Amino acid sequence: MSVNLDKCWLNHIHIDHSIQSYAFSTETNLSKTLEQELTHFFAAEKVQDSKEAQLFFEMKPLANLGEEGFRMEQKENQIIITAATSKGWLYGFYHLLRLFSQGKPVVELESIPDNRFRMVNHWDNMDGSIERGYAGDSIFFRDNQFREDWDRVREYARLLASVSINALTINNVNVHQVETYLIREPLLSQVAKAAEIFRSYGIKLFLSINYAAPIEMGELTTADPLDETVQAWWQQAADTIYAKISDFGGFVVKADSENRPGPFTYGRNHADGANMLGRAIAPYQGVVFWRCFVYDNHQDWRNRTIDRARAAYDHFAPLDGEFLDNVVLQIKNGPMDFQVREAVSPLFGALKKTNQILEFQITQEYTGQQKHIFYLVPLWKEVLDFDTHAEGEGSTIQKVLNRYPEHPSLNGITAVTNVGLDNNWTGHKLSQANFYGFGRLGWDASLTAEEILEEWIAGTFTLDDAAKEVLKEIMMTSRYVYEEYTSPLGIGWMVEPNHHYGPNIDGYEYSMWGTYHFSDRNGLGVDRTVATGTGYTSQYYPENFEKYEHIETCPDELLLFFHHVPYTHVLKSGKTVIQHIYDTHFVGVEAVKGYQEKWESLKGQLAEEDYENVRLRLIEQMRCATEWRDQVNTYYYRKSGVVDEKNRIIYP
Ligand code: GCW
Repeated sequence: MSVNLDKCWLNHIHIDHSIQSYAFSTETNLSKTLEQELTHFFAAEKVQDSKEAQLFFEMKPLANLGEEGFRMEQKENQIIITAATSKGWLYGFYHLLRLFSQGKPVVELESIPDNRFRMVNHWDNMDGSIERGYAGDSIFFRDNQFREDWDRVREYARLLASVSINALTINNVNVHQVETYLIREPLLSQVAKAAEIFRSYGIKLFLSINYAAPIEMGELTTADPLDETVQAWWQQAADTIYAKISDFGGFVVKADSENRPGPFTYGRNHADGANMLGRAIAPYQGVVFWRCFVYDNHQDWRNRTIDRARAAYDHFAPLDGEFLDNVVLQIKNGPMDFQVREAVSPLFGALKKTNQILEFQITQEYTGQQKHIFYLVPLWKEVLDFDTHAEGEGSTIQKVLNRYPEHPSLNGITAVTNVGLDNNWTGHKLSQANFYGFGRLGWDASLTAEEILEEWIAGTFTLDDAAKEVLKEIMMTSRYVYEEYTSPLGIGWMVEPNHHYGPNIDGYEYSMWGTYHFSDRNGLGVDRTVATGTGYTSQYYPENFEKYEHIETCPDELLLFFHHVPYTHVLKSGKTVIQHIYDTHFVGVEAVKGYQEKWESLKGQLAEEDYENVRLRLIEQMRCATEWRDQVNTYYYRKSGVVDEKNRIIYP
């Protein structure tokens, strides 16, 4: 491979002492990609001269394995990977590498994915910039062209496949600039080239489209989904794409959202819009991912009855059952927007007759922008394990995804990816764990955040046991620490508008975006109750409704998401809200100081480049956390006039 990339979990394999050597049989017809992987693997110094153990691939259509699953076993010195397709083999082989890197023996197992779609979305713009990207420019585009660094694209495909991702979009959901549309020549041929590379790793390529493309391209005067000329236009567009890319995945659409065009302009609803596109690609087995991130972003801050959190449910729940079988609703994990802490979207469980895919954000937009350490997997686990009560107790989001609708089910999870041209892919070395973890969760939702972290650490670094523990502790606590020094108790926001980094407590308070905390001299928080607020709580099933509706039962960490309370309100922890705000901000900054010391203790066990990468970012994390602490504490001292019980420095 010609690209010189950072070592990551694919390139760093320790061989377990009990399995000394490998050979493989080519009796079966191995796909080219797998052959390349094996060549790569066997070229590694450690296994060159060995002839003892053998690796076999068997192709059998075992019913329970489906198209992507694999079976693995070891019989004496033979390791056998069985699958129905070469894609299953590939996943099996990557699993074997994971076992090796952890020094684990091969035990008999069968593995099938929990989700049909395991997808990433790029927010890459055609000029090469990435919306909310923190790891350099796009690996795909530059100056409104493809970069044509196909080796890099291939390495990326490999990275994705190694964690079982099977679909992606390569361009931003905000599709601007008609001359750079990918759905037609001259760029479509390049899309086909990318699709070919991804195909060889079992990954389907999708494109984000502009809903008003027929107008933007100057070919029609309307984008009304019920208009026959519009339907014919999209049919033609689909025919053109599929003539070039016969297994093209389909479209991802952001419509009627944040000033993007959509069916509302014509008095139509989202089912009309999505189904029109679905119909055009159905003959080719194409799929439309239609995003539910739809809300009024021209809200009047004076009007406290409008609640952005309500929007996705209000728009989409009434349309359940009206979408075609090849349309999938794409729902963000929370009702607001990827905050460090927010409630779980009540749309999960409400939709019973509609395909749905859960959208996470791997790129750390609101979570430290790959300058702060933030291991996201614990947050994602919380979402997947959230009990919706849609069908009684135990109706977790993962179960809901697997359960509805019964026929057909194009369920899955997707996420905004965090990679760019930086040499280590993710800018912050430790952010690789989020990319890795997303893929692993998509395949096996029962893995714990800690198990995933252990896998990633073993595949990425060579550390002694004590050092592993230090790193694990830093990463496993990172979400809480970030939460402590930023905005309190589930209220979110308070960030600098536009770029979303660093504190600006009132930055969004009098804006049109619907993201308020309503702090005054008496208290803070958003009243989303039925009794006295926006009624958002009614969107949950009764068990969750009851829990969130009442202050007594609402969990502390989401208190200000659901309720407006006085500063003197006593939390379940026994502290007042104001003292909680002060304390967590001091504690959070101290924890970051602790991270710096801990990280320094790892020097010598890490490659200098990795050590420095994180050390430098920790300096910035410390600076930024201190700024957050001092601004938030000062702000609330000034608003409330309540002094800190511990008499620490709060600027008057
Ligand atoms: O949170 C917002 C981001 C936008 C993004 C939007 C979305 C791509 O700040 O940058 O646009 O979400 O999800 O569509």
